[in-house]
Amino acid sequence: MKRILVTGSVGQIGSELTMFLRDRYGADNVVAGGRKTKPSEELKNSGPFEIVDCTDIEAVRKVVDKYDIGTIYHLAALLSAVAEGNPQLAWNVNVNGLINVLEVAREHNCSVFTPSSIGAFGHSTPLDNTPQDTIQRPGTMYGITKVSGELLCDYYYQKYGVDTRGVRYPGIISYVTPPGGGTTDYAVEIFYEAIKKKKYTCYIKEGTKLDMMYMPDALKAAVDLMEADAKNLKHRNAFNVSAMSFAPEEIAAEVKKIIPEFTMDYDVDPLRQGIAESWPNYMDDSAAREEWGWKPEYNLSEMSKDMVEKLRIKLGN
Ligand code: AKB
Repeated sequence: MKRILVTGSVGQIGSELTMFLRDRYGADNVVAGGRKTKPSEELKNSGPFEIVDCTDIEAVRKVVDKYDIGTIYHLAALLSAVAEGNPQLAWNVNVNGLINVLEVAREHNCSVFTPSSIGAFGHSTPLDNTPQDTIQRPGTMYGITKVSGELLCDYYYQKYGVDTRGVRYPGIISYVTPPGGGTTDYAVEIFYEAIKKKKYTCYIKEGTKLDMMYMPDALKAAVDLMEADAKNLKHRNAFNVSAMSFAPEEIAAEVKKIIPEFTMDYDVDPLRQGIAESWPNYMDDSAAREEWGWKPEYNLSEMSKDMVEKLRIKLGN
């Protein structure tokens, strides 16, 4: 089999996806691509690791040539809150990085998985039961890069026949690698703080519903879509996928069931609150269910139980 490259392999999703793919396809067949952040010993020692700056097309070409790569999971990207702090950098990494990957994929006949996000929607989108195909006028640089990415992936498929596929991820919750600078990060932080301090101050306002997903389902979504029979895919890119939708007080109530002393208060961050209010309350992911059998395994209560159990072990608590 041709090998797999994961860009952004040191990030929140990339670090777990790389290990998941190594388990599934053999460690030597999965090349972890990272840039600035130091990889964990596990990631570095369990298979090939290469420095790949996606904004440098030569660097991408070199690694794809060297390892005879057939599939690229392109996860290198800036998240929403960080992107608002440095919009030019966000454009460079999220859009120029992606077009470099797509160009190299076109030259080398690679398949490409690229995640979009709930961030690809905006205030003028229907925010309840957000349809698969709907208005996309995001007001954040992150959202603008994500819509551009969805269109670029469609373009490379339609014009050049590159096998591009992707999902719109909601907030991803995991206990392994913390997310870096997203709007939905509170849903991860709450567990660390609940275990360490029994209290959490939430930067998102009560009542603000957002789609979320536990990491095992996020990994399954990526691999199931990449393994799906192409003839069943009508959309290919930017599939809505969700597993649960909740507001801060609902996840707090769930944590409290497991850690009864837990309390939460609020200190709302206007930047992230503004972003959250422009994102769907919950998406309609029926296209993913129909076209490639998407079905999440974890709901809010199952995810919360597993997070607390795993984090207690990780934090030695
Ligand atoms: C973020 O909050 O920026 C990400 C996302 C939903 O794309 N987690």
